[in-house]
Amino acid sequence: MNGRLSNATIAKLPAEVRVPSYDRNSVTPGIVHLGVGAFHRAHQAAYVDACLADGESNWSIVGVSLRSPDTRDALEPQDGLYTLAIRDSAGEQLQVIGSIQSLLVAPEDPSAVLAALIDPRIRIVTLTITEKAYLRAADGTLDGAHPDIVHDLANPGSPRTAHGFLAEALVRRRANGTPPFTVLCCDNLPANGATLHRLLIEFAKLRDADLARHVADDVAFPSSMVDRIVPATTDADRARIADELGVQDAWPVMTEPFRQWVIEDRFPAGRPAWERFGVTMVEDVGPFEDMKLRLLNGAHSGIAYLGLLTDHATVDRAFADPLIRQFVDRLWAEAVPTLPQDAGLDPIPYTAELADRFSNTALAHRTAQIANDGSQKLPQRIVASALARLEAGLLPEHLSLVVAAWIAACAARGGSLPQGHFTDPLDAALDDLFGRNLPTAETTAAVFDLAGFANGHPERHRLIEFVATHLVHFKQGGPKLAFAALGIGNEPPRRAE
Ligand code: CS2
Repeated sequence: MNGRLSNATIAKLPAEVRVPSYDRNSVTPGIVHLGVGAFHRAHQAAYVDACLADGESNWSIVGVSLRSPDTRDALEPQDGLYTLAIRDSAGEQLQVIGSIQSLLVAPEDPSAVLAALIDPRIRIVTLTITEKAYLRAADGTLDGAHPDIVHDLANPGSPRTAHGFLAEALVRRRANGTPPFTVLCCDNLPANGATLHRLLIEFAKLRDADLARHVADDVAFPSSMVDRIVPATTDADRARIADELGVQDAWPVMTEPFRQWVIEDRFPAGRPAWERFGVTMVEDVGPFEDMKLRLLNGAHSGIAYLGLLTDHATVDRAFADPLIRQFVDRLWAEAVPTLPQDAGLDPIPYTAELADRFSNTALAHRTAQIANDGSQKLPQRIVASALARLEAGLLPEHLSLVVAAWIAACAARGGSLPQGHFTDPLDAALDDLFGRNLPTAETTAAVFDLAGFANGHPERHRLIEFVATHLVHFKQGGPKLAFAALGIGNEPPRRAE
């Protein structure tokens, strides 16, 4: 293999590999991205790459990792370049993305991250830091007792959290007379911009009231809905891509052809002309977000836990299982009536497209990957729709089964599933709870308390009853019995004609 993907080797790549058509040396940064993982590199960075190629040269990205140096270590020797492999049954198309101009690792050098954030050329800060990094307590408010929040309040000049970095950068920009950046949350949270805005105001209040007013009044937090399926890269992917490129790429990113980004158009400091590259700019992202979280992500979580419990390692295999497929169709039918009816979005073609996307065998999207952090994901994916149904006098039989499958899958680790097969911020508390062997209804209620599911909601108790019933079935006869209780898989045999 001849060397490494980089500015120097890019001209020698095979002709069918798309490469940046712009001069990477003449672009300047306009965006700091916090959480420069595979999803960002398959999604926002690809859209920004198209803008740079279109001549919008002042929007390149400074990529920041808030935790591990892995991405920087892989991409820095490659001048920030990496391959995006767009895969489906028709084959694989490779595109080298050039929009990430530099990479920083926050724990190594927090001042370098702050320096990037206060650079007047930076007008947008985007985030994909995963649900758990928003550090919400079970009631949804900022977890002010979290050690990293406590640390950041005591050490504002060397933060660890996104909250700490954003707040300190806004303080310094204001002192320097630099207008605030726009904060664009790209995580799968409900009302993600508004949620982050609220959390940052809470954080700022713990510093000083004036900063809280500044964050509340002067900083824009548009919400956005992001969508693209991005399985974790495997060593086999690395080897195949190196073969196709003729050079090594330490961290190519795998994805599907589909992509979607819907953004609320509130960018006082300016923005790239994303709409020219398929981004939908809207006034209110809410209906798009609900549809995506409840239909795509809700089904994903269902497929992940049921797939793990029935020994399916990938989404496409689990989805090809007729019982799981039937379950997902019914889950969608249950979730659809909870979506806003007047937003002009049609869930029927949307779920048909999801079915195609979940059937993409070229992705090998691992069920264990999606299973991570269920306590953080299920509230907006599943619990919200289940509660909406109960409020409307409808049953949440299939939605509640996903919550039960999550609890059953968590409890199966160290038994039928390998220890640590997937992880959750609540793992220690869950292990402790499972070890107490309480009656199922009590275990379920305790899980709801720990995870803050349906916190304070009048229908909480009824939802717990549904979940506990399914959980008893899981314990007594596994997914088969849980499905059978819903009439899935035990239809009477067809009569011979
Ligand atoms: C998945 C998402 O891992 C998960 O929890 O449901 O990452 C999903 O693939 C993306 O949201 C798709 O846009």
